Amino acid sequence: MLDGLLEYHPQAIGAADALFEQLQDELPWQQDQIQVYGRWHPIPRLQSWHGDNNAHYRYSGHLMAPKPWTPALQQLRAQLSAFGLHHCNSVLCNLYRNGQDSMGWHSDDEPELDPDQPIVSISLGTTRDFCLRPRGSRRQHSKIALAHGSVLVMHPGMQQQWQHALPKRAGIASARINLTFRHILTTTAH
Ligand SMILES: O=C(O)CCC(=O)C(=O)O
Repeated sequence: MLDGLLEYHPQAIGAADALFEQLQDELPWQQDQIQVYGRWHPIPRLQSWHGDNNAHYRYSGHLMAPKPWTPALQQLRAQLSAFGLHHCNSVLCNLYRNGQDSMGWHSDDEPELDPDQPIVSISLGTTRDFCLRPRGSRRQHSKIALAHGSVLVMHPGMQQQWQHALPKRAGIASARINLTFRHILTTTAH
C-alpha cells in the first residue's frame, strides 16, 4: 500500500481477545491534556506510554518519561522484528473507549523518532477506520479498517509524505486499543 510505505497484516496477533482484556485492565490509562492555541484540552482518548528508561519523548511541549514495560507489552515487543522493527524502545498505547474517541490528522515525525525504523501499530478490539491523506492536502485519500489482532507497519518515509487520523464514528459503543511500537533516538531526546 502507498507504494510500499504501508503494510497491513490482518490476524497477525495470537490470543488477541485475552490480550485486549489484559491490557484494558492492567495498563494505567490516563486522559492527558494538550495545549492548543494556549488553552489546555483533554485529549479524546486514554493513553499510556511505556518504554526503556531513557526513551523520553516530547508531547505538546512536555518531556515525558515512559512507564516501565509490562510483561504483556514486552512479549509483543519481542515479536516486532518479524515486521521490520529491530530496535524498539517504546510504545504508545491508546484506548479509544467508543466511537466518540479519536485521533486527529498528524504525522509521527517528531525529531526524536528514528527515521530509519518503521512504526509497528497493533490493533485490538473494535474495528476502526484509519484514514490517510498526502501531507499538504485536506482531502482524505483512502482508509483501512484496522481489525482486531491486526498489524499495520508504517515504513520509513511514510511520515514525511502522509498524514493519518482515526476519526470519530457514530454508533460505535465498544472499545479499541492501539499500540504503536517505536524507536526513539535517545541521544537527541535531552
Ligand atoms: O489508533 C491508531 O490506529 C492511530 C494511532 C496513531 O496515529 C498514533 O499513535 O500516532
